[in-house]
This record gives sequence, structure tokens and C-alpha cells, in this order.
Amino acid sequence: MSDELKALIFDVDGTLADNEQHGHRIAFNRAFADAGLDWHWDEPTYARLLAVYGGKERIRHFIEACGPGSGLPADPEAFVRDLHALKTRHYIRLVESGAIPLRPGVGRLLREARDARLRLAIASTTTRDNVAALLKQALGEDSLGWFDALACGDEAPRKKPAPDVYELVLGRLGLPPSRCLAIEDSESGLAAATAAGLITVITVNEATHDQDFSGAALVLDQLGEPGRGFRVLAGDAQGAGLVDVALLRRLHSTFSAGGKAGYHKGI
Ligand code: XBP
Ligand code: MG
Repeated sequence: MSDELKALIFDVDGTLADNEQHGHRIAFNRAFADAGLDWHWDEPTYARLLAVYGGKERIRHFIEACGPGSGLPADPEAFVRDLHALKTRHYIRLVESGAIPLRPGVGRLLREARDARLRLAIASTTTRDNVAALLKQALGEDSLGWFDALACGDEAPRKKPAPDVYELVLGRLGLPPSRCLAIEDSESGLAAATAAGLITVITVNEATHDQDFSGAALVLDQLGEPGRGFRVLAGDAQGAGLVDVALLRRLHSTFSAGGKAGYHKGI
């Protein structure tokens, strides 16, 4: 008999909210302008830069790979840190303005999971303050308290696709991966969760829909709401039309018992 499902672990960026192009990218550009830099990340540029995980890593990569002009200060690490802190302030302001809603089904599933006494956790590349701001804005002041464990940003030694952030959050939950299920949106997120031993459901978005999701339990376009269900991109949704606790329990049980992983590359 397989271990019973005890906790859901959510990625944030791209999974809870579609926040990269119209959230993080805008905040980066506002920080560049504030810092007096003539850099601008348009949508295609940012789509390419998303291959680099983490905001500071992304800025560093841009400086190294794209050589955006001269005049960088003598201490590049402090420069990147300060620029990223500025970006975080802009991002939080954007979130607090209500510009970044949750994806369909996210609020519903979180509430249902709480009612069903499933524990909730976050494993995110982004800064903890960003996660807190998003949850509070979208779900109310006390919603951070819905989550038993968070692992964010620089708290893990290596960013996704390394498993570190998932291993960290599992340690904080005090649960083995066999008792948990991850919800992700990207190939790197899937790789991280899988390497940590987690069964994973994917909800793709515009930035990730053509990535390789081999090994995911199920690949969907969204979690779905009543009256507007998900589209299955790979895997067996077992007759369900939206992701609810019952479906996640069934998937967890099937895959714990060695169920066949979905395959997905290119829609
Ligand atoms: C998302 C990211 C993050 C954000 C920016 O990864 O790569 O870097 O784009 O956040 P995931 P910060 O969804 O897999 O967690 O600027 O705070 O790093
Ligand atoms: Mg993500």
C-alpha cells in the first residue's frame, strides 16, 4: 500500500500566478530606469532570459552574456544585489496594486486542500517577500499562515533545476517526498521536484507550454474552475475536469504504486 498524501507543495512564479512577463519583467525594467541604466528587457528578450533561474542570476547573466554597455561599478556583486533589491520593491508595489491575479483554480484548490486537512507548502525561486506579498494580496492578510513551510530564493544553496529548494521544504515540513505532491509550471521546476523524489503535476503557461515534461504525472493547461475545466496535454486525468483534492489523491496513489508518467513535448 502506498503512503497517504499529506501535503501539496506549490511553485509560485508561473504556477500560482502568470507573473513573469507582466510582473517580474516590468519590475526589472522599472529598476533599470531608477538606477539610470538604459537597459530594457522586451518580451522576447525576457522570454529568452527566463532560461536563467533567479532574478540576481538573470541580471548577472545579462551583464556577462549580453555586455550591456560599459560603466559598470567596481563591485559587480553589490551592484547586482542593490539592483535586484530595487526590482523587488517595484515587484511588490505591482503586486499590491492588484496587477497580478492568481491563475484559475489556484485559490479554489488551496481552500479545498485546507478543508481536507492537506498541509500546504511553497518551493520557489523567487524572494520570500514577493511570495508573501502575492499571497496576501490575492488571498487575504492571514493567507501566509495557511502554509506550514516555505522555502524561497537564496535559502537553498542551488536554484532549480537542482532539487535543493524542494529538499529544504520537505525538511521543514518534516515529511518524506512519498507523502507529498508538487505543482509546477516549468521543465526546470519539474526536474527539481522529480530529483527530490516528488510526484508532480504541471500546469503550463505561455512561457513553458513547449517544454519537455517527461516524467510528470499529469500535464494540464490550468487547474480549472467549475464551468471552465482544464485541457489535458499529457497523462490520464482519470475522468476529472478540474484539479481537486480527490484527483490529486488518486494521482498520488497511482504514481506511488508505479503508474506510468505522462510524456509531453511541444503542443
Ligand atoms: C521563477 C524565477 C524567478 C523570478 C524572479 O522560478 O526564475 O527568478 O523570475 O524572482 P520558479 P526574483 O517559478 O521555478 O520558482 O527576482 O525574486 O529572483
Ligand atoms: Mg515556476
